[in-house]
Amino acid sequence: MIKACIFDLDGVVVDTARYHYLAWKRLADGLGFDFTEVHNERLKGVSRMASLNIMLEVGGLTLPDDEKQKLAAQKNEWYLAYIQKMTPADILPGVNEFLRLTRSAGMKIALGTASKNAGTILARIGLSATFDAIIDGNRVTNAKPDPEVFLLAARDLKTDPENCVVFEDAIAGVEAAHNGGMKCIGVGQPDILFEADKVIPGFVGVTLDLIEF
Ligand code: B16
Ligand code: MG
Repeated sequence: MIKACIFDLDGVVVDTARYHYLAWKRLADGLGFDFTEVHNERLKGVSRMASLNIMLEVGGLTLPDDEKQKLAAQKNEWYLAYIQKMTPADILPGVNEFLRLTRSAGMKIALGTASKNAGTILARIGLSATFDAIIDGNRVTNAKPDPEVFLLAARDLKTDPENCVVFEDAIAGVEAAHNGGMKCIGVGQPDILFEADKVIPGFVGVTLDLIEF
């Protein structure tokens, strides 16, 4: 029986993937190679440095660590400029309604994200005080598909992993949920998220029936 819901942030609660892409593309343009939206799929749910490594692999570049740190910082500066403009209107359709449903059913809710910028995003969209637990990229050592982020969320919520369901838009995130012994609802396209237990296109009209397994 599901007693807690754990939500990924980017791609589930808000659509920041677009801003990540614009910032990475700007970096790639400066380095002299093309970085497409298809390449960008590989970065979803992946930590900042791991994303940079994938991006450099796409461009066929090998760089020293200090140079990589500078590039990651530059990308983050551009990304931060994009997310400063976010408002509560950026919360994806149906998310607030579904969060209310889970609360009124007495469930616990957590955020489980790879992003180190989660605090800024939550403040911009007005959800800082909504979750019972927030686990972000500043609290985890091992990136998805390692289950650390979701196991920490379950621990904070004092709920067994088997009673948790994770909402994820990234393949690595679906794997992380399963690696942690949790159910996973994919948010996005079934052909990409086929490993998830169920897949929804988004939260509009979603009821608690969805999390009955
Ligand atoms: P930051 P999620 C992930 O967030 C994004 O999907 C991924 O594209 C990004 O690289 C990662 O956060 C790190 O973000 O640079 O802000 O620390 O999907 O796990 O909520
Ligand atoms: Mg995501």
